[in-house]
Amino acid sequence: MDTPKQFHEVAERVRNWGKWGPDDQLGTLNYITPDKLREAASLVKQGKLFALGIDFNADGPQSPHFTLRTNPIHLMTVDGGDVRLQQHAADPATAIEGTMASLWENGPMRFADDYVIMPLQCGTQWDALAHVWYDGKLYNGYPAECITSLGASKNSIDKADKKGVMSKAVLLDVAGHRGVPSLPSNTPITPEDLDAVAQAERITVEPGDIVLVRTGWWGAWLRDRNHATFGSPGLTWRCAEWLWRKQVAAVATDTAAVEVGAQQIEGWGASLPMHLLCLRDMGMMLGEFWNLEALAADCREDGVYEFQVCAPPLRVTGAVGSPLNPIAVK
Ligand code: UVW
Repeated sequence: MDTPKQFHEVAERVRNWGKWGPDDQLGTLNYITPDKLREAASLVKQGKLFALGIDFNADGPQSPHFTLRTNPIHLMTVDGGDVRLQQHAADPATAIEGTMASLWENGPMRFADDYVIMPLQCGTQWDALAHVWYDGKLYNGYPAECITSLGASKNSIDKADKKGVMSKAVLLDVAGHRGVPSLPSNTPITPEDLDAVAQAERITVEPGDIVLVRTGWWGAWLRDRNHATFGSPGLTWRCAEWLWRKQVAAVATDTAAVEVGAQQIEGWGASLPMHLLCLRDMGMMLGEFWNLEALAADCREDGVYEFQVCAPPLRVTGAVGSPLNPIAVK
């Protein structure tokens, strides 16, 4: 197993702090240039669209055993039954009943309203640069004290929205390359694996690309909902330097954590070393729970593994992540 010393040597090499100025909060999204956007648009040739978000509902992938995060809770605040409130218009029991009754009273319009209550990290998401840190510092050297009960005043997800997020993306279909529907739990994906898949797919990962890595885990979870969220296959922490060298803008996978579930650094228990390098040292956002199944099937069919991706986060002020429904277009 790798050691903390090896981790810190890599961290020194890949740290992008100051690269885009002392005030930067975009990190590797800075690699997405106007030329990159033009290149991404030029890949839209066939008029095919793939929505990469999972469903946000009570049947989501969060396990009842992981009490930190629940699945989304969707509540109706106004529904079709409220139409009866008209009968109370003359004598409402409460002020809200009066307001509602007057809204329904005249004219043909009826409406429904709802809420969603959810951890921002429970489904298809971007991890913002403020999501993880170590040694008291966030990306670009901001102190961890920037994150308070009021939110993150630095590196929050709303800062990322300045970049869209849109770019050229490439799909590295590791499960497809190995000819299996999904990789077994805890399968590590190494930098050499990423190179081999890219070569087989005849693609070159270039600066500013968003890299999507398919393990097949999401498809396996859809087939068997008892499939554990933890212990999933994923990238090893060594892939962080591979992504850094290629000057990738962001990376996303079809799993809960992007990186492999098994412990990777001696004595570090459940710490996620790739998260630490990508988010804190490199300033690279991680996308999790992206549904790559239909996209991958199409890529295998037409042999085209590069396309445009549009994946804007919600502008939730101070949030350390955002749910989203990324769109890939060929
Ligand atoms: C943690 O669980 C800390 O991270 P993520 O949700 O990105 O896997």
